Parts: sequence; C-alpha cells; structure tokens
Amino acid sequence: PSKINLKDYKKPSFDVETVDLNIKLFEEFAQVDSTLKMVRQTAGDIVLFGEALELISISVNGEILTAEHYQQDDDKLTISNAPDEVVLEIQVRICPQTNTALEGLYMAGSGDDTMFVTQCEPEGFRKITFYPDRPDVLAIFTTRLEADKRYPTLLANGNLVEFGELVNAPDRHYAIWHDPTNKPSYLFACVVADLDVLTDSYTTSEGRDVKLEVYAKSADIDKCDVGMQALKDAMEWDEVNYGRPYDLDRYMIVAVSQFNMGAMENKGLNIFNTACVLSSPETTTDSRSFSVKAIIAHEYFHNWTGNRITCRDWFQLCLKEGFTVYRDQSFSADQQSRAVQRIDDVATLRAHQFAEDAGPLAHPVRPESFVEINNFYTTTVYEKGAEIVRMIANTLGPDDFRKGTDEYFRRYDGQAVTVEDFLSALSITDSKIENFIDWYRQPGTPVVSGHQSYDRAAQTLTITLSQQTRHVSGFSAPKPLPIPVATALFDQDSGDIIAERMLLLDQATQSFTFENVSSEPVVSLLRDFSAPVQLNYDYQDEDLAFLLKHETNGFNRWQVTQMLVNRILLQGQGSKSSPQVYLSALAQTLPELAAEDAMLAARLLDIPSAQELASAIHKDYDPALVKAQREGLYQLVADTLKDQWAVLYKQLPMQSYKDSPEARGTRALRNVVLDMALTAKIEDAAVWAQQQYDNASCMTERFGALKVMVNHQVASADAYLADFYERFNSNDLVIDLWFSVQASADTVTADTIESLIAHTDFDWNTPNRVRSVISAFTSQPTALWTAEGLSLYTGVIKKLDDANPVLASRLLQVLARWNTLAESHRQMAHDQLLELQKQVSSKHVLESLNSVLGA
Ligand code: B3K
Ligand code: ZN
Repeated sequence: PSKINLKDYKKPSFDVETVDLNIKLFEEFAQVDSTLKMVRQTAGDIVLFGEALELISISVNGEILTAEHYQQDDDKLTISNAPDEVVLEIQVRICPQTNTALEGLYMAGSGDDTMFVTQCEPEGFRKITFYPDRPDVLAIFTTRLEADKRYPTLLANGNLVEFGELVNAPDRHYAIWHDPTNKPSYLFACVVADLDVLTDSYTTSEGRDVKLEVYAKSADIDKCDVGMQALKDAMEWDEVNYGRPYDLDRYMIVAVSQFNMGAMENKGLNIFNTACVLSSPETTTDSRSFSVKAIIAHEYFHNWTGNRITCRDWFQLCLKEGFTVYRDQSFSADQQSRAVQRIDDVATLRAHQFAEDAGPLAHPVRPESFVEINNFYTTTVYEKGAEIVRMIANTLGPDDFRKGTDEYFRRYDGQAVTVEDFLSALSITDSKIENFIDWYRQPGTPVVSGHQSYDRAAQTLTITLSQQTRHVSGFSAPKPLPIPVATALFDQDSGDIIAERMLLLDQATQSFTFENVSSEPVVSLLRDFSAPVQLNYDYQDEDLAFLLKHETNGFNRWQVTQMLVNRILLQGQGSKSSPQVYLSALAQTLPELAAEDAMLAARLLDIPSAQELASAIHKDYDPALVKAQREGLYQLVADTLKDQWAVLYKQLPMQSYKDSPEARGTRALRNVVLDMALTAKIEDAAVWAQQQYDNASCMTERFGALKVMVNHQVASADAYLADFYERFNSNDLVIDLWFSVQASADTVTADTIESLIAHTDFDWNTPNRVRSVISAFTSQPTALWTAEGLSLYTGVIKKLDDANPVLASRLLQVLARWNTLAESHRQMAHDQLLELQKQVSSKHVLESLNSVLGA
C-alpha cells in the first residue's frame, strides 16, 4: 500500500452537485443505486473510490459503460474523457451482514436482535458505493431506504420527506430523507433498526424549533435523559460562547452497541457507541456519565467545527478535532470545577499524548503522510491539537479569540479548508498567531527548563527559560516554538501573589525580568498548564510544598503534588527527592480541602499510573521496579495518613443519589479513601467496602467498592463479583465493567485474561467487550510485558487484523514503548513483534507495526 503525501494534494476534477441514493436491504445483501450529478472543475479524470463493492452497472448520461470505458483497480474506478456535465448512475451490491470491520454499512447485533448502521469517516462511504469519497467534495444528498418492516426505524440525514409501504411487497417499507446542507460523504449516515425514541425540542436563538430525538433499544430508552439534557446544554452553550445556532429542524442521536470508537458527528444524525450515550445512576459511574455529556457536546459542536466548515483533506483532521476537543473541554469546564477539568485533561494528555510523542509513533499534529488515515485518529491530533487552540485562545484573550472565531465562521462557512486558513482567521487582531503553525508541523514534546535569579540591590527577579524539542527522525531539525508560560510570583512571607504575567517564550533561550520585587519570591510557572510542554524548573521541594499551600489555582496545586511524586518515583531518571516534604504537605492540606472541594482533594492523592510513569522513562524500563516503587509510595501515603482515613470516610456518608459537582466529589473522594484505608490495613475497611457495595445508591459507589475488594483481594471479593454479575448480566455496559475490573486487577496474569476471553459473554465482534478485557489488561505492565502476556496480546491483534483492522491497529499502538524496556524484556518484545509482522496483512496494522518497530 502506498503512502499519501500532503504535498501532493490536488483539487478534484469534478464537483458533485447532488447525490440520490436508494439503499435496499435484503436478508443477505443490500443493493445500492446512486445517481450523481457532476460538474467539471478542472482537467482530469472522474475518480470514484470503491472497496468491497460488487459493481452491477454504471452509466454516464444514460449510456451504459462497458469495461473498456473505465479502469477499475482494487480501490477505485476511473473514467477518462468524461464530458463537463455528467449524470452518473451506478448500481452495486454490498454485504452489510458480513461486514465485521464496522466501516461503511454494517449489521450490528446478532440473532433476531440486529440493526443496520453506517460509519463513514474517514473513508467508509466508498464501502457503500463508488464515489469521489474525499472531504473536499461536498454535495446535497437525498436518501431512500427500503427494508423489511421488522425494522420500523428508517433514518438518514436531514428531513424526512416521505414514508410508506411498498405496493408490491406488503412486508417491506421505505423512507426518503433529504439533507438540504452541502456535505462531504464522510458525514453521510443511515440507520435501519427497531428502536424506541426519546423526544424533546429546542428553540434556537434564531427562533428555529428543533426536534431532538435519542434512539435506543427499548431496554435502554430509560438511560437517555442525561444525554438529552447534555444535548440541550450544548446547543445553548454554542450560541452563548461562539454565536453558533443549529441549522436543521431535526437532530437525531442513535445508540449502537457495536462501534469502533466513541461517536460520530454525521450531519443531523449522530451515531453513538452505547457506552458514550447511555447513562443512569444505577448502571453508570460518575466519570463515565460525565464523559457521556462531554461526547454529546463534542459531536454537537462538530456541526460548526467539522460539518459546516470541514477539512480540505485528511491531513487537516486536527482542524476539526483539535478545535472541537478544545470546545468540549471548555463546555465541560463550565459544568464542574475548572481546576478538576483541567487536571483531568492534562493527566490524559501527559499519560497518552506525551508517551506517543516520545516514542516511534510520534507525528506532527498535522501529519505529512500516511498509508491509512484511520491510524491518525490519535491523541496527538486530538488532544495536542486542542492544546494549540487553547494556547492561541489564551494568547489572544477572550474578546480577540471570539473575534477570530467569528471571522473563521464568516469566511469559511460551507467550505473545506486548511489549518493555515484557520490561523489566518484567528490572527485578524494579532498577526503573531500565524507563528503557531510550527506547532502543527513539528512532532515531539518541548522541554522547557529554567531558573531564576534575584537581584536584591536592583529589586528585580529574572527568570531564564529555554526550550528544547527532540529531533524526530524523518523531520527537519526542530525550531523554537511560541510557548506561552503563565507565571505568578508569590511573596514568601505572606503567600500572596505579587505579580502575574504571561511570558511568551519563542526563542531557544530567553530572560524575563520583573521589577520592584522587594524580596525573593516563589515562582509558579505554566499555570493552568498554559502550554503542552514538559517543565524542568529549578525548584526546591520546599518551594513546591509552599505552592501546594498558597497557589490560588487549583490546577497548580495538583501539578505541584505531581511534581513531588515524580521526583520521588523517578529517582533513577535524574531526580532526587525524599517523600517527607510531600507527605507532610499532603497531611496539612487534605483535611481542609476535603471539606472544601472533595473532588480536588481526591485528585491531590493521585499517584500517576504505572503507564504514565513509564512514559517518562526512556530506557531500561523495568515494569516490576516501577510497580514496586509506585506501590511503595502509595503504601507510605496510606500508612502516614492512616489516622485520617477513618475520619474522612465517616465525613463522607452515602446519601441518596444526586448529580451535582459536590455529590460527585464526595463519591470520588470516598472511593479513594476506601482504597487508602484498605492499603493501610485498617481493620474495618473491608467491612466498609462491603457495606458500601450493599447499600450503594449508584454505580459509582457499588463499582468503587467492588474494585477495591478485587484489588485488595478481600476474602469476599469473588462472592461480590458473582453478585455483580447476577445483578447486571442483562446490561452489556455493566458487564463490560465486570470484565474490566478483573482484567485490570493488580494481580492479573495472562491466564486471567485467557479465562475471561473464554467466558460465554466475551464477544470478538463487540469492540467494547474486547476493550473491556484487552485494553484493561494494558494497565498492568508487569503482566503485559511478559512472554505470556505479550503473546496473548499479539495473538488478539492477529485475530482482529482481518476482521476489524481499525480496532486491531489501535490495540497495537499501545505497544509502541517496547523499545524502552530493559534489555531482557526488550529482546523478547522485539521477537514477538517481528513474529506478528509475518502474520498480519491489513494496511492498518502493517503501517502501525512498521512504525512501532522503527522501520
Ligand atoms: N469524527 C469521529 C471519529 C471518526 C474516527 C474514524 N476512525 C468522532 C469524533 O471525533 O467526534
Ligand atoms: Zn471529533
């Protein structure tokens, strides 16, 4: 398979004005008839992409084409010498029933419980019919769906124009949908199913009455209210914050149990993984429920950032994803404490994106070439992409950022554009914003180092900062980037802020001087994580403890605890710290903070996961050593603060369920305290856990208790696991939790995973279930990086390579850090990856594997 390069982009020769689709679903196949009106834009052939299609007929302006009139390859059909105006009529047959890749039109479910649904981004539409399937070809779609009446729900994009029975086939019916907006084919969707619907409405700021519908299986329809409310909140939020109202009369969301990722923003017809839309207190944890709201908002926000303004080509993916993630993070920050939102976003970025950027899969936020674009829906494109937009927003300030986004929507509405277009609109008030382009082009996480010097006589403080980014092979030498460093100076005696400034570091090394500083202050840098960089500042442990006490910014209080923890745990990596300062700072802070902001208090007790710690280790990584050090510190915290756990646990009684930030904070902290209490071997703690499970008012409490019982191997853990299974075995999403708690247990081995895979409820065709076992397993590196663990894991990839290459490739990418392992493990991992390379054939997995192996 060949590489596609950004620099080779060419405009399409033909535009498509209208597409009429007629999709007829039968027991064993589907027939798709399409009529495309196309108009020439530039010289060149008509290029139609198509994969796994059986071509029945094709005609141009009424004349049937025979094989000598076109050229057909594996993945495309080319017509040369076409007239300037063309009506193309194409008939194909496809087989959604055997489509396990979950791209294009596929059947989900099994037995009598099936439905048909689509996933077209990025290049799935070409698995439905021959089409110029690229994001810069926009067209008006009309879709007719025809199916057996046992599928009463027939949905497609836009407005319903007709619904009826077939005269000559009384058990079949049809629906016709028309989408008045111009859209690329990746936003096409249809659903043929038997679903219930929750309805509501929303009136936009322009006075448009929008019908809102959430479709789910009848057993799940009682879990759609949270999502519906989030949708209405998101609609209003986008009007208030970006001036963007919705533009169609109907907005539909459909819940599907078999889906490769979280959700998809198809125009007016979002399709969601059930895990990302269904939510109820009894079955959904708080953190999952919170992310349901965020994902609903994310897909809704795409209507402007992605759908109305789309990407010129797939290299520009971050144009829609980075901006939309920034928007959903801002929305979520308005629904809870800003500090906790920022903590969670930064923790994710550090654990996953920094690791990606440090290893063989490093790529720029806007990649320059790919074999398979599905491999680039990465945390770099999404989360680092969002951080760039955040840096721009913070540099401009709210008013100028809003002017810039207004200008972006005004200029490019209805078009397919590039990152350069985005920056040019955002820079209307400040041309230096254009300099952020290098953030999109350059891979690697910049490391910012610094120190300060105080001049008592001159009463000045000078902060010197320098930046360095590793040179990723295949890219030109790294340049200095514009790095906004939000800075505050704290008076040592009073603990008050004496100065606040945004420093813009845009040279390799720079000094910044603060005047009128009457005594040497403590400096807080990178407040609110103002740039996605690694910070090495010349701090004393005592400075960090001081900041934990005096910082007014909750995010930074968390950040200093993390710096202390990292100094303790990554001693071998050049840091040195004793835990004393950290422990006493925690002891002082915790009681008060627990009462004030329980959610933040819970986060302050965070010790980075084994995977996150591993991402900071660049050679001789020994999973067992990291695990032992991590557990040692956890034990030390638990023991040192032992007296606090009983007090805190009592202060956080279970109450009837409420979905407020305070109630969620209480539940989160209680679960952390429970884990600490068990770690500290407090005698009653096992009983607390059992009581919490038995009397739980919601899944956060019940699952929190189950998890600690399993991880601490409490005697009754197996009985509780069995009870959990009995209570919830009709709910797939809860059973996913049941699988994952076992697959990620501290004591897990490859054998545990084997037996979970052998369980009757394990299902290779349901990505959620596969992830609940296989991805959960990766949270235990000591078990994963053994000969047995890795052979099991690569076996899964091999098994999925053909059936679902998107999923297989994604699972593989987690192995990218193999080359940092200590030599004995490293050799074993290398051998297994080479072995895997001989056994796989999808271009998805092969591209990832080549990168992972450093080829
Ligand atoms: N745009 C989709 C992702 C499609 C992934 C294709 N492999 C969901 C989202 O980011 O909103
Ligand atoms: Zn998105």
